[in-house]
Amino acid sequence: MNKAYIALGTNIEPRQQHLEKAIKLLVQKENIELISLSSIYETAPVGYTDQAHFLNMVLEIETSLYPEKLLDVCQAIETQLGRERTIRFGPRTIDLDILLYNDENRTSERLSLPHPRMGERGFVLIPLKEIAPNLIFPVTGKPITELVNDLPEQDKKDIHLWKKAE
Ligand code: A4P
Ligand code: MG
Repeated sequence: MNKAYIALGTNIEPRQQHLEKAIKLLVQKENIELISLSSIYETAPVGYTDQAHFLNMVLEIETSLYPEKLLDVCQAIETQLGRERTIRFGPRTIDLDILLYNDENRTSERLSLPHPRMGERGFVLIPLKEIAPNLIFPVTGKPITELVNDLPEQDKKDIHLWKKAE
């Protein structure tokens, strides 16, 4: 079985409902099993900053789907939840990114693994650390805890625990 980590992000209300619906649709697939989920964090927008705050979280799954097929599933859920692509990095009902898939380290036109910007993003690393602190980031060989320690203080202060995982 393959292990993957999926990042969820939303900044259009109802944000929590978008997260819940996306998780439900994902785990309904018979070839995806939810192993654990992080708390939900409220985070200041990164990249394109003139937009509402996000809710972000990370899921750990096991799946028999190969990466491109898993991406198809993620994109179908984005579409089902009314995702419209207008501004790159802009507002979204839901974004599902594959952060890691086993320890694959490769880039194709459709899919980069690990997700190309995850290594420096607090809104991804902080929820990921909660569920997989000792996981090794395949690009640098460093554990996730260390990547979080290396984040600038300025970035960390824009990330707040919003709803603790049960
Ligand atoms: N793609 C390549 N690799 C992957 C992967 N590992 N997982 C391709 C998912 N998709 C991957 O994504 C664009 C293309 O990336 C896809 O067609 C896929 O083939 P998209 O979801 O259509 O567009 P996007 O979300 O605008 O781009 P992307 O790359 O997902 O954006 P980011 O880098 O995730 O940034 N600030 C806060 N606080 N919280 C956020 O969640 N998110 C973004 C989006 C910006 N700022 C944010 C947040
Ligand atoms: Mg995306």
